Amino acid sequence: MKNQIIKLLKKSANDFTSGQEISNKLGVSRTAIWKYINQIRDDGYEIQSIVSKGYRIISLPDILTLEEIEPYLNTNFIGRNIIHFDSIESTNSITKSLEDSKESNGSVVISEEQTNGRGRLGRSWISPKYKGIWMSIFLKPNLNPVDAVNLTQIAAAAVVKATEELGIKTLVKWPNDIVINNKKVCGILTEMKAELTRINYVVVGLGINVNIEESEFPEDIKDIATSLKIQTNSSINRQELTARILNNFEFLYSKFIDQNNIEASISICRENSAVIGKDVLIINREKQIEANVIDIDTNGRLLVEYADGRREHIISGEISIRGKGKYI
Ligand code: BTX
Repeated sequence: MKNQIIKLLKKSANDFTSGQEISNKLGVSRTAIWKYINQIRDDGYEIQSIVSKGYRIISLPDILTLEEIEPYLNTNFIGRNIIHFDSIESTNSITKSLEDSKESNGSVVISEEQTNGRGRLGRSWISPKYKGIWMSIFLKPNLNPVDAVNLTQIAAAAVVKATEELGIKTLVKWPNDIVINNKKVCGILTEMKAELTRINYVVVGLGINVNIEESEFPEDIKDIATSLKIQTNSSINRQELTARILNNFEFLYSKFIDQNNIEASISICRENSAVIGKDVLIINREKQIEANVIDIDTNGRLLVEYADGRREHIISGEISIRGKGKYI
């Protein structure tokens, strides 16, 4: 009901909409409307009310609800159901609970902040309030579990394309980071529940540092982390960027699922790679080995060459890549 009231008020833009009109159109009492208006105000909408005229919206909040993202969204099913939180531990964790709900494929969980955002291998992901996009996409793909790694590449390609549409060049640091000027602006955490040959569900979690200021990063990640705002010197519209990521994600995901085409995503990751041609350290648990990155192959694996000339195709798994002596 809140969303319907917001829609009605947005439609009349600067003009007032009377309580009676809202009541007639939505079939709820004027007292109920007044209560909803107060809740909408609590969500950050500034609403003017004049007894003889009704209500009108003065300003919209910078929040990532469906209502605010929808004007930019052109998807069929990804993000058409957005579950929005003000604050939550981790969007990936809560998204897993969608397993049993029927209409869940393509649902997106977004929180304005995460109090326990997660990275890979038990690492943490800092997610300050209103400063980034902390979201998880719930999917039930009919895929072999070994192919789930491709969903990370689809997400990475979607972020690169979405930022490109806003005039911001980003690069993919295989397998799961997006960087600008060698600093991390986005991380992707793909998790799944599967049986041997069948996926139950996949959660693709994306953390994008949008309007974080330099001083807001904790000391220990200052050297490796950055935000779109720091890199462009301007605030970015989070609602538009969220929608653009979801639009691109659906396009590339549908190509993969419906046409078995992963090349569309991989070629974006390849053409915008932060690691191809570089000497890097391949880190797998405690082991580190130097290698030169040759390419990303058609399955999305990293083709590297070791000092002894031996070549290997690496699947992402638990691998991390580091620049020699630096982050990348
Ligand atoms: P990762 O394991 O590759 O990176 C985690 C590491 O990145 C941390 O150990 C820290 O050094 C650094 N780091 C932490 N926070 C940030 C940040 N905001 N920006 C840059 N670097 C940072 C990457 O894991 C995957 C992260 C996915 C995050 C999303 S947010 C929505 C969803 N919910 C959730 O809990 N995780 C995902």
